[in-house]
Amino acid sequence: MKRIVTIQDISCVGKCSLTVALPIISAMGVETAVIPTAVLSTHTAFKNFTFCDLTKEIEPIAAHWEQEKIGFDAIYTGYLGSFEQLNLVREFIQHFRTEKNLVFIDPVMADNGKLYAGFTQEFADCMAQLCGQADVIVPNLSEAAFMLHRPYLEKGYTEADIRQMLKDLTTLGTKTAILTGITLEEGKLGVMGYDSVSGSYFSYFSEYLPVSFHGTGDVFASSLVGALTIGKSMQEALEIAVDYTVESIRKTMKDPNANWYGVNFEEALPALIKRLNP
Ligand code: PXL
Repeated sequence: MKRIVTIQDISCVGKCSLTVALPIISAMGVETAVIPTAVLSTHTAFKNFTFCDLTKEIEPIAAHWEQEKIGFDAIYTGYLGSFEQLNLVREFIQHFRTEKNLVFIDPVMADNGKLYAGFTQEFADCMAQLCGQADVIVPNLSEAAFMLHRPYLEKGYTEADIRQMLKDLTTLGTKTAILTGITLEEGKLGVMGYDSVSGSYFSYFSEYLPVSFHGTGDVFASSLVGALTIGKSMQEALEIAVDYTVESIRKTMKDPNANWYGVNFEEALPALIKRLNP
């Protein structure tokens, strides 16, 4: 069985980060090891959340795994809360990367042109450096704008803008950059990517749904890294991850009791599992 390690916070309520990554990657048939970087009562879109930092656990956990010779088919990082965590994660990647495994970084920091609570431009610059260590990065347009020091365009982007941003993102050092939340045509929303090794662009679009929910980036990233780890091609993995994310949003829209803070990704899991095991 393949094994992923994911490094991000656990927001006890909120359907994001580890409470999304663990069930999704496990359901895809991949062992999911975790390093929880912090425990929060909820994600940071709630008011008055608690925050217990676990930075000091990262190095001892990594040292124990090294002693036990535990390795990973993919290293997947999400929300990281401090400069020190970025440094420790960089060291973790240097220790645990191999010629074969996949380093997948979701630079979770921003949405709708705004940094999440507690983040700064300086943090975005350090996250950009960490992205230089990756094989694949999956920023949304806001995160890419902060990492590249470009304005966030409320009115949208042309295909040429997106292609340029993707190329610029790979100059940070990552092999492949994937931008999420792209609209080039009315009624369609999707992702576009650039593979700097082959010099090729790729994309996948689905129906645009006129809603916005927390945690959809984590649902997309978790299902994408899961699909890549079980050996799907990049194009196939993108289609699986976009379709699964859209289905999670559709299930949420149909649920009269849906929560405001996350999507009903659980109800879309059976179809995802069926797709992977036809
Ligand atoms: O979904 C990304 C995310 C992860 N973790 C925490 C967050 C957020 C987004 O707001 O606050 C703690």
